[in-house]
Amino acid sequence: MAQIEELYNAILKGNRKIVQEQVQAAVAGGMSPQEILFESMVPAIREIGDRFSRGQAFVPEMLIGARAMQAGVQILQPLMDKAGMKSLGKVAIGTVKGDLHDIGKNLVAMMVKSAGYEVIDLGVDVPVEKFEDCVKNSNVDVLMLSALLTTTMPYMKTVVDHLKGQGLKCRILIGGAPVTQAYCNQIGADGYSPDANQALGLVEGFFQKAS
Ligand code: B1M
Repeated sequence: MAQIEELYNAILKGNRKIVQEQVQAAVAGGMSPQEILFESMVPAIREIGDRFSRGQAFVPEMLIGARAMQAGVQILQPLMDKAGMKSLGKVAIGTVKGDLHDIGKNLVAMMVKSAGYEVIDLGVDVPVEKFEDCVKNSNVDVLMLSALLTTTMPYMKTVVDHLKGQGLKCRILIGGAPVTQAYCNQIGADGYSPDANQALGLVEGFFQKAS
């Protein structure tokens, strides 16, 4: 579809206005928010990352691409919210300390929210104390940790060790580009998912077992 390609190119160029126009056109054309996100926008931001790896793009390109992507996500977010629906359970999510990447985290949060769960978004660069405070005081059943850097991924172990060491009962799920199932097993987290869809599956699986 032409819109999908134009949207893809607009993210590559970091053109927020065209991104917004193309997202609106795709919605008006009957595409679902998930199709728009995962068939066009996510591949585009990943392409910018691949160019960065090849030395063909630099941090400013990643930044303007991310801003353009966020401008489109803002239009899709309300379409995915299930307003007025009774919450199926409470989940918190955050990108771990030292890491400022939030696009993937936001998509995971949107998917989980769109399925009817209450999602507390703790933001980026989240220290273990903030995760602990949230689990203790907000009655959260599932905590989701995101990390995009190989240098911040080990902080997930810090969070798991600390929360499990305190005997806190909430499930800890992890994800993000460098994270793997093997790493999840290694640090004793309760689940890993490579993408937002499967993250929702993990959350649903947990609440089904719990009920
Ligand atoms: Co950064 N960056 N970045 N960056 N950046 C990466 C991650 C990188 C792979 C680029 C590359 O080298 N090709 C590389 C990391 C290399 C590594 O560690 N191995 C990198 C680097 C090096 C850096 C800096 C160090 C660059 C520098 O300053 N020299 C710096 C670090 C800053 C910091 O965090 N302290 C940096 C900065 C930035 C920007 C600020 C410019 C910007 C972020 C803006 C923002 O997020 N608001 C940025 C961007 C945009 C990227 C890339 C291009 C795109 C990230 C993204 O949004 N992907 C990225 C390259 C890439 O990803 N290929 C890159 C799309 C998103 C939908 O996918 O986040 O993987 P992702 O999320 C997926 C899954 O992973 C999963 O579901 C999501 C949706 O399906 N998932 C979960 C994510 N979290 C989950 C949690 C779960 C479950 C699933 O919980 C259960």
